[in-house]
Amino acid sequence: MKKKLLALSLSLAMAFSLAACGGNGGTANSNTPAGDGSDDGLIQVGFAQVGHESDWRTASTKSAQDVFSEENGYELSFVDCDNDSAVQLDAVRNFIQQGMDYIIIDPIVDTGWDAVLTECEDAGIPVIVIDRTITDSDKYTAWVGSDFKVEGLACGEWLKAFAADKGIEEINALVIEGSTGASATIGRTDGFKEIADREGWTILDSQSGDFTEAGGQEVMESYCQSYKGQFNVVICQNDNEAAGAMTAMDAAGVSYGVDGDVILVSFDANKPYVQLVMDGKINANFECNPMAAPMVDEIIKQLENDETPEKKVYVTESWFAAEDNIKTITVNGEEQEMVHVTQEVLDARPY
Ligand code: GYE
Repeated sequence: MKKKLLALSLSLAMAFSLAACGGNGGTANSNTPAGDGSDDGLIQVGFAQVGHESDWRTASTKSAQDVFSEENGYELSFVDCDNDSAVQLDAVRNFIQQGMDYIIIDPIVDTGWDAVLTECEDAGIPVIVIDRTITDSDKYTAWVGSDFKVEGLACGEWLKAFAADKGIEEINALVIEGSTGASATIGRTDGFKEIADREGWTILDSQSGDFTEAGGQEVMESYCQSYKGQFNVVICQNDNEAAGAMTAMDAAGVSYGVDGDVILVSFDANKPYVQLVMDGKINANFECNPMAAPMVDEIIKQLENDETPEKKVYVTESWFAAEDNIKTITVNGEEQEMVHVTQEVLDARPY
C-alpha cells in the first residue's frame, strides 16, 4: 500500500520533472516507476472467495469484480475456492507469497484461521474479512458482513407473528441448513432455534443442503419421504435451497406458499426469489446483503490514509413477506419493517 503510493508519487514526480525540463514527455502518461517494470501503481488485492454455490455468491463475486477494477485503481487476484477450506488456506498463502497489498477472505468455515492470519500479520498484509465470520482468531484488520443470528431470530419472530395471525397453533418445522461450519449456517440455525425453543415449536429435522439447489432438493426429497403430512413449515437457509425444496415438494405433491399447506421461508432475498415472494410461492425471505465490496473499498482507502477503520461493519438488510398481515417484527429490542413485496418493491431490488 504505502509502497504503491510512494511508487506512484515518484513516477508522477519524474514525469513532472521531465515535462518541466522540456523532455519529450515519453513517460508522462505512464505511472510505471523507473527500475520496476512490474509496478503499475495499482493496489493489489487478493480475494479468496468461498465458491460459486449460490445466486448470493454470484452477486458477491460480481460486486468485488466491479469495485476492485483497474479503473478504480486495483488489480484483483480472484480465487474461487469451490467450498474447500484447504484450497482457501492455500489461496491466502499464495497471496502472501505474491506480496499482495491487501487480502480479502470470505471464510468457508469459521475456525482454523489463526495460523494463516498470523502469517499475514507477519508479512505486514492487512486482511479484510467479508460476509462470514472467523471465530477463533482476531488477527484481521476489519470485517464487513451480516448478523446471521439476527437473520435467524427475525425469521422466528416473523413466523411467530404470522402463525398467531393465521390461528396456526402448532409449528412442525423442517430446516434445510447451509454448509456445515459456515458462520451463516450457525447464526441462522441458532437464531431460529432460540425462538423455536422459546415458543415450544417442534423442529422435526435439520440437515445441510450445502447452500445449493441440488442439496436443497435432495434433503427435501428425503424429508418428504420421512415426514409427509407431518410438517407445516420449511425453513431453507438460502434461496437456492428453497428452489430445490420447491422442486422436491412439487414432485411429492406437497403444496406450499400463500395458498399451500406449508409455510416456506428463505434467506438471501436475491431478486428472482423476491419475485417468488411476490408470486406467493415463498412466504417470507430474509435478506442477506452481498454488497460488501464497496465497504471494503472504503476500508482500504482509510488504511491508505493511515486511518484506523472500524473492526466490525454490518451491512443493512430488509425482511420481505408475501402478505401484508405482519407489518413489523421486533428483534433484540429493535423494531423492523416486514416489507410486503409489490412490483415496485421488486423493481427497486439491486440484486
Ligand atoms: O446465504 C448463501 C451463500 O455466506 C451469507 O453463502 C453467505 C451464504 C449465503 O452460499 O447463499
